[in-house]
Amino acid sequence: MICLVLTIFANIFQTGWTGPNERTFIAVKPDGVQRRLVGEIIRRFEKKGYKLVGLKLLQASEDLLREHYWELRGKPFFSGLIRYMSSGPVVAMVWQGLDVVKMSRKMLGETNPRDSPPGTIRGDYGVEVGRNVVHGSDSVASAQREIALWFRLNELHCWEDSSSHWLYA
Ligand code: DAT
Ligand code: MG
Repeated sequence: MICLVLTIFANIFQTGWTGPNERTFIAVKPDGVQRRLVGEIIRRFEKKGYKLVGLKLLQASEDLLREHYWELRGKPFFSGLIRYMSSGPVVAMVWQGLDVVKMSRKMLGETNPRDSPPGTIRGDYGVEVGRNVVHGSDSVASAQREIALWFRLNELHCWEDSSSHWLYA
């Protein structure tokens, strides 16, 4: 019940998730889906100890992607980015846990796979910035905006995590 109220509150006011309840938006991009990296990416987030609260496969519309990447609208690569991101299905996810926004960015690596160390997703599986396999929100505020953009309320699930006592003291 508390989880449901928080979810509604967070989606309407784009605030509300903190501490172990912090949430982020992660998406396996069309190249990641084509290259069969969905399982590997989910495996990393699961093993780390984060909780999956939303998951779906969809082919995103250009309108959704233009809104998602609104801040980059003036960049020369913007139209190519929208074309690439709408070229095939993506796997959209919401993951929850302590510091999940910041830690996910570390797990992803740098924007350009060339600058991403081995051990990170982009460092292990990508070569070029224009095909960097995975998206992750860059701040708590963007995470809340992106979750509200990509997911309906009834697609975010509240469930009791039986391992939480082994993850949080
Ligand atoms: P990130 O995805 O690491 O948050 P971003 O928000 O700056 O990076 O850019 C969004 C995406 O746009 C990025 O994942 C890949 C693409 N992109 C960024 N810089 C680019 C560039 N110089 N050339 C081509 N694509 C680029
Ligand atoms: Mg970004």
